[in-house]
Amino acid sequence: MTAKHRIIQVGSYAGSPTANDRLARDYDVVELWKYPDRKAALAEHGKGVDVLVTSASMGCTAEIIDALPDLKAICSWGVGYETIDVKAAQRRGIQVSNTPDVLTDCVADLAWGLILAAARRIAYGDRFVRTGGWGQVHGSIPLGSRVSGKKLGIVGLGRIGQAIAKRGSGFDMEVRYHGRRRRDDVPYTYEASLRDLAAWADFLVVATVGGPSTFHLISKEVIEALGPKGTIVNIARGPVIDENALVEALQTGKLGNAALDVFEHEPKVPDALKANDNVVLLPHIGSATLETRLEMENLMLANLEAFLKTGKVLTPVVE
Ligand code: 8YV
Repeated sequence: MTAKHRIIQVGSYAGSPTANDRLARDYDVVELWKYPDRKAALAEHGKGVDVLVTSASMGCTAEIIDALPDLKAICSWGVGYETIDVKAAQRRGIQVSNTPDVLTDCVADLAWGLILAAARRIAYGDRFVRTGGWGQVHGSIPLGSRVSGKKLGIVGLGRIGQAIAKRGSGFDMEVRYHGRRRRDDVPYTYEASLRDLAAWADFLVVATVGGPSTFHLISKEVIEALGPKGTIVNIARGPVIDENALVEALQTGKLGNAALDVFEHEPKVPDALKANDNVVLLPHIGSATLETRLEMENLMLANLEAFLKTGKVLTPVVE
């Protein structure tokens, strides 16, 4: 029997149906998260290791990359990779793969869940029923707002942004978008100014990449342009929105509603957001369906196997 190929796994894939088991079955896995001293573990077990597996949330720092002199591929579970030091990897010729496409539909579906939950007060209504508010003498919840036929602004018209836009046509919505560049291949109006898009939109959905290029892109000015009747939805990355400005705008009525799957300092969520009934909160579950999480692990493992067989990952990140 040949020895299993040794790989490094940065953290446990707790949110994936069978990734941990499949990796442990087929590889000699160094489970990095189980070592109190990561540096010492890498020094002891990292020699000769050419593949590391991680995820969008676990990431891979330059410190880890530097500690693995033989590393040649980083295979990540998830589409975002702002937590992986891709530049440090590329300087060493290390390939980095992610899992695009397979999660697009589920993340777009969840964006729509958030739009509807905020506008139609679904989460609020659920709390109201559970806590016995329904049936009280004056027991009714404040009116929501109509979704069909309204204006949908999308920030970042990549794969996920386009899937969100497509669903908008089922709700008879006009769709406009803002991004780094105008696209010629879509039937939606481009807004060069994010502020103008926010001022126009009823619902502003954030679907950009994370990382330094989009940090606090949704500023106080953009939030206030969206205004007291506007709703912001974020299924991308928390730091894209200036969270302090968001909290203040919600508290002072300068913004109507927010529906958020991601936060600036996950898993910390400001108490002021928890206390606000115009806010819907989710624990970063955009891709969290059984089907999608399984496809994410399949693609992560396919990248790993392809690298070992051919020397090339299948879905390299494009920087
Ligand atoms: C994951 C994600 O749910 O793919 C991504 O970039 O954000 C999600 O699919 C997240 O990485 C959970 O850790």
